[in-house]
Amino acid sequence: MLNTAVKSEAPGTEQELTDGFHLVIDALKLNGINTIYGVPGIPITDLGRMAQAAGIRVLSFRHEQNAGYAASIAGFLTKKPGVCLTVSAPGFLNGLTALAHATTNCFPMILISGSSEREIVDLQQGDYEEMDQLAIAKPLCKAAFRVLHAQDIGIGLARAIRAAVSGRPGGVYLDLPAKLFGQVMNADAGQKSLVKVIDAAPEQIPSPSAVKRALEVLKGAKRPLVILGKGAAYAQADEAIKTFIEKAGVPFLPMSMAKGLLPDLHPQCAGAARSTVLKDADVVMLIGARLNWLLSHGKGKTWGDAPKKFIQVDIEPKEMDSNVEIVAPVVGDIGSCVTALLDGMGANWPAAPSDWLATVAKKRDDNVAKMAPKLMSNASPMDYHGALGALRAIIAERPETIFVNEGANTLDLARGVVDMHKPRKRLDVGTWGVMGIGMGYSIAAAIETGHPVLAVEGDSAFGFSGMEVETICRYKLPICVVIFNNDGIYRGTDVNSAGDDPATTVFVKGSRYDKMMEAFGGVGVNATSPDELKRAVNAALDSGKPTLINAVIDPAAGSESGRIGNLNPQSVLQKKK
Ligand code: ADP
Ligand code: TZD
Ligand code: MG
Repeated sequence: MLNTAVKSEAPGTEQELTDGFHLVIDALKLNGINTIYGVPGIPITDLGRMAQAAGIRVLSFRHEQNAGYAASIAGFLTKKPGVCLTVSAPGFLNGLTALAHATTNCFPMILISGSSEREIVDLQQGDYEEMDQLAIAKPLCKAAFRVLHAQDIGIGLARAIRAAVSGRPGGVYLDLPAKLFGQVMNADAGQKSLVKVIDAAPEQIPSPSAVKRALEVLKGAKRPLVILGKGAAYAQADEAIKTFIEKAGVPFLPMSMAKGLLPDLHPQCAGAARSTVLKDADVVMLIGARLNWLLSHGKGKTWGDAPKKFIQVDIEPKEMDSNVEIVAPVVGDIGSCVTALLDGMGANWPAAPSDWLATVAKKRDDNVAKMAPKLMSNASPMDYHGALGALRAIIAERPETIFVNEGANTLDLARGVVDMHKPRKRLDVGTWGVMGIGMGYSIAAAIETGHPVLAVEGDSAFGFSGMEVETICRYKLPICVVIFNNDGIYRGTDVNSAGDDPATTVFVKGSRYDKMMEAFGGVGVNATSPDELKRAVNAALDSGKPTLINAVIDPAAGSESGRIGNLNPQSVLQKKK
């Protein structure tokens, strides 16, 4: 049903009319898109207003990049494209980073942007916020479309939805020039022009021979390993994946955002024995994980000298052999693939080699025991482990909480320390290791799931999206932000060797980020010990009130680039630190 129509005034020609604004809104609603993340302005202010009036939840942000990150993670959490709405040129460009991020991370998202007049843009006559947005978006997303006529809005949105969620999910750009919104057409014809997308992400069933090949390789393994990636978390095939891992009986290693797909405390979890399993496994099965830099491209020191065979389950055929040979590619959607693998295993699948399981379990338990005392530290100022020990206990008691995480040390150490217990509860910097996802992710996570959010942020990381604390307060979201405040990027101790300017990696010492939250009516707390931190986080999660806790971390506690300092290029002229 069209939500509004206007009457033509011309005598003798009365008919129900609709326009571009309403057709866009009706097309979104028809396809179950009930939330928009964006920033208003010319030419989309009224679109946002009318969408809100029509019952769509429109979340207004302070910067488009954060709205875009919100849309991207909404896509990951729901398997429906998250929608970000921006104004032309600068707003569009602000949203574009998030669109590229969605594409890189395989999250379905649609960036809808208003744009200037084609005629003026193409002649480069200097329109208000002139930019050839479609051309600029194209290389950064999976698909890009422009709609010029009101009667094409339905088809345009249908194409965008399909492109975003089918096959390997990704970002899609939809360009809507200002003139489109005011275009008028007959209401009936308008309604008929809308498309409800049927089976937007069709099942992709793997070929039986691929499944058989993969199972043969797995069966022949002496030291098998399954790596679960965020594609597996996205697929929402949680039960099938759990059953498969348990039936195969093999150790599994979750990538960061796949943590909790099976609980980190599951007896087969090899998270705390990562280096051992990567080095020593002879057969590695990747499920929804790419062999990119996060897995050292499947070769080199990390993977040891023992020869390895790789099995890969992925929806994208081109992913196979991207870095090393894949001896058993299984192309299809993860739900269908894992189900087919389970069927193929039959009733008499052999137990995994017990010596290998024992080796992995011992390594894991040793590493866990080694870390345990550090997590008990109640030192003040806090170090990372002391603070994270407190947060780990809270997540164990409140496993529904969504854990958003960014920073360098703050990210790498939290990933290792804080166990996840349920699927899709850990949201972080993803494939690019990008700073700035924090507040956008937190807002979308709260909106889309209704669960409380705990965002653990480096002080630098937080700065990229910090203004959205106002947004959190405005919508009264149950978000608790904890800032690991070590006075800077990696450490707060650098000094400039020449001149009076501060070193490039340090911030104002002793900053009180908690006051930012108070400025907008939220709760601010300064926490100087793990006990204080724990009390404050529990209070925030109990109350559901927007809260920001400034957790004072020893400025000397972190290391350069967290765990990936080895990626920094070195100058031959530079003295080794
Ligand atoms: P991680 O960073 O956790 O290792 P990646 O983002 O590198 O994960 O890999 C995710 C992979 O999952 C991508 O190659 C993508 O094609 C794949 N993928 C995403 N959704 C599905 C799905 N529903 N079925 C199969 N594969 C999927
Ligand atoms: N800009 C963007 C968009 N992404 C990035 N990853 C960086 C810059 C570089 N960078 C990192 O890779 S981590 C980081 C930056 C600026 C911040 C680390 O400091 P932090 O965390 O305060 O967030 P710790 O706990 O002090 O290490
Ligand atoms: Mg810091």
